[in-house]
Amino acid sequence: MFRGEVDGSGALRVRPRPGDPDPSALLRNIPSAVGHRARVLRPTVRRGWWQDGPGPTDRRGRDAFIEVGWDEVLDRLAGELRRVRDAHGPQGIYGGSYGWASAGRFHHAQSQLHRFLNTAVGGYVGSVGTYSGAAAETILPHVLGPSGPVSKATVTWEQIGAHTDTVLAFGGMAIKNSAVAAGGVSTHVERAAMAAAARRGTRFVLVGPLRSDLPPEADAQWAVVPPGSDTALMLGLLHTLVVEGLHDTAFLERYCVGWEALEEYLLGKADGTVRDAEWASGITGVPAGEVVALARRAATGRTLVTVAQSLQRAEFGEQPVWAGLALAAALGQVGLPGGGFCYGLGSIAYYGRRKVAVPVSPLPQGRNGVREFIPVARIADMLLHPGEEFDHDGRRLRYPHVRLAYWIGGNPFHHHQDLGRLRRALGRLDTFVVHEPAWTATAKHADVVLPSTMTIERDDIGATSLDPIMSAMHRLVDPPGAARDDFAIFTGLAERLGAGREFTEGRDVRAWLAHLYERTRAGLDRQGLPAPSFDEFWAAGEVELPLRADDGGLLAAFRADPDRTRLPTPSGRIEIGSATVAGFGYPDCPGHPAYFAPTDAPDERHPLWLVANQPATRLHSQLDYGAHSAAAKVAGREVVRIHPDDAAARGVADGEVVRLFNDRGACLAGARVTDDVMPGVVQLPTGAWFDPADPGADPAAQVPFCVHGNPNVLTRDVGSSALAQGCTGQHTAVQLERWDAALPPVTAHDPPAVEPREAGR
Ligand SMILES: Nc1nc2c(c(=O)[nH]1)N[C@H]1C(S)=C(S)[C@@H](COP(=O)(O)OP(=O)(O)OC[C@H]3O[C@@H](n4cnc5c(=O)[nH]c(N)nc54)[C@H](O)[C@@H]3O)O[C@H]1N2
Ligand SMILES: Nc1nc2c(c(=O)[nH]1)N[C@H]1C(S)=C(S)[C@@H](COP(=O)(O)OP(=O)(O)OC[C@H]3O[C@@H](n4cnc5c(=O)[nH]c(N)nc54)[C@H](O)[C@@H]3O)O[C@H]1N2
Ligand SMILES: [Mo]
Repeated sequence: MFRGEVDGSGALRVRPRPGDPDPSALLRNIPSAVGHRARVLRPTVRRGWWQDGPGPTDRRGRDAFIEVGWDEVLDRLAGELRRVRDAHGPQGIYGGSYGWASAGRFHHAQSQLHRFLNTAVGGYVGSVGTYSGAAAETILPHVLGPSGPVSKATVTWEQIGAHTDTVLAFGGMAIKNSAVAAGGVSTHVERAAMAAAARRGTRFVLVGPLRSDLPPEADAQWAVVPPGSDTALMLGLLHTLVVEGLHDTAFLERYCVGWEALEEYLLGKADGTVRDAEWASGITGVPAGEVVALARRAATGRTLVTVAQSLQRAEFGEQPVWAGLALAAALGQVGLPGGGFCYGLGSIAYYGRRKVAVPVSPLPQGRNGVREFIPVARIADMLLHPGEEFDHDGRRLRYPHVRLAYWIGGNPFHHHQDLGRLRRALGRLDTFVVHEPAWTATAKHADVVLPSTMTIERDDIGATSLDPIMSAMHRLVDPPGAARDDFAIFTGLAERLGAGREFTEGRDVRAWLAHLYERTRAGLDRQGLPAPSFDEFWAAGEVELPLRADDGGLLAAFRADPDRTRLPTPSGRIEIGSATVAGFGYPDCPGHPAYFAPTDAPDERHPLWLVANQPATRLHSQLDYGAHSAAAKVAGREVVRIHPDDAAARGVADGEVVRLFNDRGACLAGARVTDDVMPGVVQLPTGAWFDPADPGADPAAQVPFCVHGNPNVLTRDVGSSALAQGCTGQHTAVQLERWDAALPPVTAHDPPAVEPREAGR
């Protein structure tokens, strides 16, 4: 959350929200949006689509563009939506449109798109789960409870500050990550909370490959482990607890089911492999004595096990989440203040906070007439393999045959893996429509690009159920060029499809904001709290919402009496072994937590782990052209961090440009040599816009080479397991070498060339 105003010279000035103790540096990217060349200014179409009509093609991403008028493009697009619906049903349209979009609740891009497709077209093929956390979102409901309401909201920072002796932070809680939350963050509390806890005596243990995953204020002990190995460490800790009799058998009996299956696995009863501290040491590199000491420490006093989202955005990503829960259960502290298990704490600024006690309304999306869906990260599989079967969460499903994809508020060339494969998959579509404020690679691969506004150019409401401030997001500057709000674009299309009234319900933007606000106002009123009218709220700029008591919620009630308060799992208990999951029969996700060695792992040709994590200098790919993001780059490229030993072995010095590569692709990056990253691991965050060295080449005949540093040319496009089919973009294996050739220019933030309309081909 921020304040902004336009100064005398016409520049946008952005200030942190007053009172925020640790404002986010990402705010520095925002003023760059005003007048930047990367903005989309006018409706733009691919010449081949406009002239020759829809159909599969290898021209996406390399054809010429022409600019067209709003009326003609909306007429043409409404006609194409009608054609696809009449010929193939709404099942022919993919509207999953994954992505973050902007902070406001009304102009929330996916909600607008879904509402439009539901009210004006009859529905769309949707997606389930997120790139953020699909593996956890799918396993947790079987074993603890849904990740949003139950598994992430188990502790607060206040509880940790008051009660916790040890935090075992798998993947850490990097301060950069709690810079953001969808809907806005009024107060960045994490750094101060960790500092206060550490001062009182909380011991933070960072488990992971990167020192910077906990701030210096946490004064952490660093257990250095390579990517994909956490489950082995958790099992080694569990084994130690068992053989030393430190596990809480009373808790396991009363509150859990399925412990026996895990205990047999730990002891190697079925397969002869004993998962003890030695075994864990062999996989993780943590000395066996340290594993034993850590287990003993965890069994003394109040211990919290946190699992960052990153661990599960990986092959077998379900396992570290489930094993982390099993570890916390064996310690017997689930449901105690500041103890037990918390998935995602520190991964984003939602968690560790008390919930808002009044409703916050999203935009109603209407009813989707289509039942087919895909697990969100299986988009390229769907396009390349229509009609084929796949597994998901105990069901056998079939990929629908989609002809038109409609993307708004997301950037698949940011979020998806194996971008060479994604380019080929997008070639299968008849039509690819994108609304974008900026010329991302996704926009450059579209047939129809409609310029949309961003938050600073329109009125909206910022709110989440985990932040006490609801903010009136006033329009600060005018939209650039001919850009329109997504709502206005869909209103124009819905009218052409004869559903204008159904889509808008007769409300303009202001009326919608007042309508959405009303539920919150009524909630305040019901509690006898000051309940400003919409106009009062709008003029004041924000309203403070009441918070629920910090009483431990469902898990505390479950602990108090598990027969009265059951968990929303099949047994009503914590499922350390799950009959349901076992019954699915998936070799890569059995009936209890288990360690599997990653298959996309370093080998002789690609000896380094790549950690492709969240960027510290922006939100994903958004405002990559902004001042803060640009200032951190090296020679205009994204920064890869590498250990001094690995750099020396390759003759790479700090500040030099390097090439990362594997069989799927290659990219350039600027090297930072630092012992903040463990040997054998390099870290290149996501978010530098895909910038192919040869944009004119046929995507099918090309291994992509991104000159700007997008790690998703390297990552592998396979699901976490048959259970969740979640995104596995966090890890892959690469080789790295110094780049001695001439530096190709970075053109990612340039708009594409637009041809004069008349020129034929
Ligand atoms: N390798 C690897 N890949 C990853 C991850 C990883 O760890 N490693 N992490 C994954 C995760 S957790 C996530 S959440 C995804 C994020 O992936 P995305 O959410 O797709 O990334 P963003 O850059 O936030 O994309 C949002 C897009 O919406 C546009 N936009 C903003 N506001 C509006 C609006 O009002 N209207 C319209 N029409 N457009 C708007 C922005 O310009 C931007 O292009 O990436 C995933 N990809
Ligand atoms: N500044 C900023 N903050 C963000 C975002 C952003 O784009 N920018 N995106 C937000 C979003 S959408 C999400 S979903 C969250 C994601 O939250 P996370 O997924 O938790 O964030 P990451 O930065 O990808 O990963 C955190 C750390 O985990 C470590 N790690 C990676 N793999 C492993 C492993 O196998 N084992 C262990 N022990 N550690 C590992 C890495 O060193 C990495 O720095 O972040 C949110 N916060
Ligand atoms: Mo995410």
